[in-house]
Amino acid sequence: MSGNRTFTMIKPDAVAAGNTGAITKMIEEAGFRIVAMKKTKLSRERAGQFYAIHKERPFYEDLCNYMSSGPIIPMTLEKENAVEDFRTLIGATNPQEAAEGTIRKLFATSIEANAIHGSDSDENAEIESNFFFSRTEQF
Ligand code: IDP
Ligand code: MG
Repeated sequence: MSGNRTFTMIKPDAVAAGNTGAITKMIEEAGFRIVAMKKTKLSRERAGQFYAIHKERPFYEDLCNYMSSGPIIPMTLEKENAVEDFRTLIGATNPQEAAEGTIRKLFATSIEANAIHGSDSDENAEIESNFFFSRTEQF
């Protein structure tokens, strides 16, 4: 995968609140092309695998329970400078610290239920995309 891709998930709180369309619109209007997209639900075990990097953190158990609590929308996205530009579009992890106009500022309800995921590096973008989509599902 090139350095022009990132991976995102619309998280259970935002899907349940009916914000999938509004968030997807913001993503496309910011210049990202949707390479792959689906609606799915993580088991508790799969959520634990996805967030294994955080397993020593105090919020890990709550995070895995939350992320397996309802449907999510994983997507692979393409744009020049995708990883960095997408982190700018979503805003800080804690919505109280997120900049005006960012997806988390607009849609997150707490530091945990913060509406959306964004990969933090090109390497993790590829790993995370491949966690949800086979190569033949990425267009
Ligand atoms: P990021 O999603 O902005 O990259 P990370 O530090 O990678 O933030 O944390 C992964 C996810 O874990 C966050 O998006 C959020 O859902 C949750 N999280 C992070 N920090 C906390 C916390 O202090 N309390 C509760 N949940 C947290
Ligand atoms: Mg992160």
